[in-house]
Amino acid sequence: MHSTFFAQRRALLTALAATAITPWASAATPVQGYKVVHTYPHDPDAFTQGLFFHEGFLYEGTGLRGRSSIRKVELETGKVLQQVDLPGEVFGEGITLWGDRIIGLTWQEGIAFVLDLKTFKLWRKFNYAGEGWGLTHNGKELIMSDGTPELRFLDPLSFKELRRVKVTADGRPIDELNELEWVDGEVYANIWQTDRIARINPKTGNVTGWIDLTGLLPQRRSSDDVLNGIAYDAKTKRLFVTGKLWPKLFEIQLTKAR
Ligand code: DDQ
Ligand code: CA
Repeated sequence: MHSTFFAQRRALLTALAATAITPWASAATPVQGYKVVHTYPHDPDAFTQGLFFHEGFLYEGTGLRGRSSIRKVELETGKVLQQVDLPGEVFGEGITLWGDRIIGLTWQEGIAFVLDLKTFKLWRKFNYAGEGWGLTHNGKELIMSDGTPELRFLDPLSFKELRRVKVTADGRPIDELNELEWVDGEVYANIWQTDRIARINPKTGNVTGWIDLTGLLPQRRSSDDVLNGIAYDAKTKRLFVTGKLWPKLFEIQLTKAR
């Protein structure tokens, strides 16, 4: 009784605070909801920082120093089939696939790891300036977020920065773009510490729509276990989402904008 009351009150206060400070509150950008199509188990100890789908399997990058890893995961069971641990001093972030290489960023270390998709053996490393948050690709370039409103486009072979685009919604810059996914010509980005995904036009940086995932995982163990992790199976058009330390991973369908 008592705890329900506090949980409800906390939810209400959170909702009120969100209305007061979030940039989308009074915005014209359309907001979509979601429908859960499937629920799958997810390792509740995985601090999910990167996620993609490839040929029937999920690949997941996890964070926290000393607990960072890159894994191959069975969708249906959440079972980790293959795993490599990153060096203890790094904090793993976004991952993506380029050819038969997995590329993984780190948060504040400025190091990216390039692994062989099959063996998970380290192929090489490269460095970049600033922080590393999300990573995806558009078939031509890697696309990276770093906590600022800018998305960087990198050459997938030399890892040189080619250009940047500033992400805005209703004319205002949107930062904290976390895990990324290329979905049918758009960039989807989790906004850190929110239940929102931005749909970004990669040419202009304009947020063309928000996906509101409120209610997807109502019970959280702490404020760190936020929505993070978008994977898309382009062949079957399935969209998967999960979060840091979430016990579940969801296949969702988007509903019409309201
Ligand atoms: N980032 O995902 C926003 C890029 C980094 C988040 C790092 C959060 C660290 C929190 C540590 C909490 C320990 C459970
Ligand atoms: Ca992703």
